[in-house]
Amino acid sequence: MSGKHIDTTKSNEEFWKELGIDIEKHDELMKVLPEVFENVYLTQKNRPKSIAYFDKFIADIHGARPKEVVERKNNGDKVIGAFCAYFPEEIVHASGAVPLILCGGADFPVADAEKVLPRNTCPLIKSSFGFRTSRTCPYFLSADLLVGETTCGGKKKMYELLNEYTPTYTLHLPHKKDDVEARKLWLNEVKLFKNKVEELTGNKITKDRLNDSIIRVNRKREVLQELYDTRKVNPLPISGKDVLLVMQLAFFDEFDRFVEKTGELVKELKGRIKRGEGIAPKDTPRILISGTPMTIPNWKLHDIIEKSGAVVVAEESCTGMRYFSDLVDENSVSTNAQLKNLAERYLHINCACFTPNTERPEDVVRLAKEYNADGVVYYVLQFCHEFNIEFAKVERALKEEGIPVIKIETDYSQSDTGQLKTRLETFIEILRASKPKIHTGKHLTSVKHPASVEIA
Ligand code: BJ8
Repeated sequence: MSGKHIDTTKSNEEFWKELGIDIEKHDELMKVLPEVFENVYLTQKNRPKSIAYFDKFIADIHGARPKEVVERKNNGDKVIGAFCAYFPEEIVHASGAVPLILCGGADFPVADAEKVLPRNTCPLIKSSFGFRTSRTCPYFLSADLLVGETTCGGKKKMYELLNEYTPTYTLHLPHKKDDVEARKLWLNEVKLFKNKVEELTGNKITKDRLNDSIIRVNRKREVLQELYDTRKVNPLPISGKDVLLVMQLAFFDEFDRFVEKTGELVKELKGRIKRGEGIAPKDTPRILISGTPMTIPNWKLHDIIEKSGAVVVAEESCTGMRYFSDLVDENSVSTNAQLKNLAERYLHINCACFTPNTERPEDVVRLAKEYNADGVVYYVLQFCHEFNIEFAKVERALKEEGIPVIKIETDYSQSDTGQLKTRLETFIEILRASKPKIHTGKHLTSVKHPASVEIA
């Protein structure tokens, strides 16, 4: 739709048609989503009231927000979509463009993608590609530019094909963090990206604009950290599923509104903590999920875990802590220094695409302790060799600390749900039976647990 004015006051259906959505396929997609959301989310009890904002967002995810994005385009702003936590969104904000993270988390477009991509490709790659080729995602169809990165082999090659549909620019991400030349290369890539964004938008990214943007993105990361901090408490004031939803919407929502609404949620959760109010009984087994990202509407693993008598207390993932853990220095004296600080901040993300990646196993152990997790569920999207192979090191590090771990390898389909449920229920039973064990967090003292805990 680049450059085309679209009337956003029309009904959703007319809006989608103008945007180039395949209405028939889109109807099929939209038939499934509300039912899944209802089953996963709305069956929970005692949810915080402030989560209603995020529920409402999801209920109209292809309507209200895409219209806002297109309204920005009508006013001359550009839309830049990406697929990775390495996407330096500060640069995009500073240019006045709208950044979006477009990784697919649905099984629906996979069949379309498999007409081109090999079946044995990671579902995240197939789903992302399929959303574009099947023309069922209004965000994809709003994008003026897509930004890929040289992380895993599957993504890298998929971006070449994606470029045949929407202009796709690929950031060259080195695979070694500690190498001086690799760091220089990455800094140069960040600078080239800034030039690319300036060229696309026609806006100069000045030091002041970039500083403002760094501060704002830092605020977003800080409020997410505050949200995660509330999960360190026992009993847990919010379900893992609800936090996952907030994280997923962090990549779509309007920036300042998201910070405000997440702040309101944090405030409410602090009240719950004061009153000792939880979404599950005190001492319910606590799980840290570590591994590949989970994008909308991939709620499968959290749903199974939280319907099997445990709670998810944190995610070591790019739809979790890897997204917000580090801030960018706000006191740079020049644009060059800003870009250097930005480049450095992004290199702290412990993606399994790096070699070596010693910080990640250390991080998983640290987080399991920090969030008082009783066990770790290591999550691998099928055919993701990077995270799958790295499990060996993460498992070793956890075992050395006596922290139980289970590896779950799955895709976006529901075909293995029963089997996963059985495995996870057994794992959770083992955690329950072996308390107290890992460390001496408050909740791990000798509390009697019911044979099964119903997570509302
Ligand atoms: S920084 S984790 S968002 S690359 S799961 S597509 S790696 S085969 S998503 Fe990721 Fe960036 Fe790394 Fe984070 Fe490939 Fe693996 Fe699929 Fe993956």
